[in-house]
Amino acid sequence: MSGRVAVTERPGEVTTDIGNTVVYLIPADGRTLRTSPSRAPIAMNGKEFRPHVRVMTPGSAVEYPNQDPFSHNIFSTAPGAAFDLGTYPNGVSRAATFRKTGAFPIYCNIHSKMTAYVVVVPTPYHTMAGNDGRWTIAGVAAGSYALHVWHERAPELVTPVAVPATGVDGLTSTLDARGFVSSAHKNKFGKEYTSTGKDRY
Ligand SMILES: [Cu+2]
Repeated sequence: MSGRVAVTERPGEVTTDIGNTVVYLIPADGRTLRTSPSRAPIAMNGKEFRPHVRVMTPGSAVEYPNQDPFSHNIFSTAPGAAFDLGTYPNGVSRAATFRKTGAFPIYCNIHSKMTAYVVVVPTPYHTMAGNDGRWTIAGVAAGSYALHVWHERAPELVTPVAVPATGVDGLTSTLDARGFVSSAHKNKFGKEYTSTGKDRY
């Protein structure tokens, strides 16, 4: 099945991050689909997490290779997914496993602007939109589902969708980011980041 997502922005604003959208299907009858854990990287490169968003299934691990010539300290304080990989330099990679479902923000304790999201979904039917907003999920069994569309700047969309044996295409979903307010997060100690001090780069 396939579709396309768009984002309604405030007047004058242009969507540049549609490729960070996660799309997934949950059976409408409440049954649990079998998933298998995976392992994938989110690199630290140029003081950014790349990719910015990853979708995974429970039990999956994300590795965080440091490709910058200085150290990072990756952590999350999200309930159900808290971890702290400590400070480590270029060439080192450490991993953290996600057991629970949810959308978990990942931060660096040194660089306050570094943000990533790991979206853990209980279904093998998941994907991310391309930079044109288009998405495809292959091999979906016929049935009734809830189509979830997640983006960090918009409330999650949940839409019922019936998938016939022949599949379904051309689904359109429009996220509403007009209410999004960017807010600063706390460091791993629950304190404000300092603009000087450790951030020497
Ligand atoms: Cu950092």
